[in-house]
Amino acid sequence: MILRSAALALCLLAPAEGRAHSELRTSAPAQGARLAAAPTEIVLRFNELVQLTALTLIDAEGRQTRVALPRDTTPRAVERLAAPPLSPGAWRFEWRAISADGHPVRGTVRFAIEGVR
Ligand SMILES: [Cu+2]
Repeated sequence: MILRSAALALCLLAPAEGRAHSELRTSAPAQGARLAAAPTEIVLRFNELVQLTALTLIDAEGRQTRVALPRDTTPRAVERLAAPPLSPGAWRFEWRAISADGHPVRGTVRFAIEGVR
């Protein structure tokens, strides 16, 4: 038990050393993307199997829309989710997942939709 706690503490303090946490490799929309039209889906590609626990879309005014996750919570390296209708403007999505080593990881991807207003 003490050994497990020590290993956990080490991993939290130095995730870059030894066994690193899972990370997002690419996404669609991609970080910094400027889209001509609203995306119909959001795709996340991780470096290993993770369990996605939340995906939230946030507009320029800070209004949040939670995206429905699959009922099947089996860890996956690629998640493909239907996007709700999004109006033109600046957006970001925040994702949360359980890393392959069991620890929570999270990140933010910013993009813009350059539609006709
Ligand atoms: Cu960890």
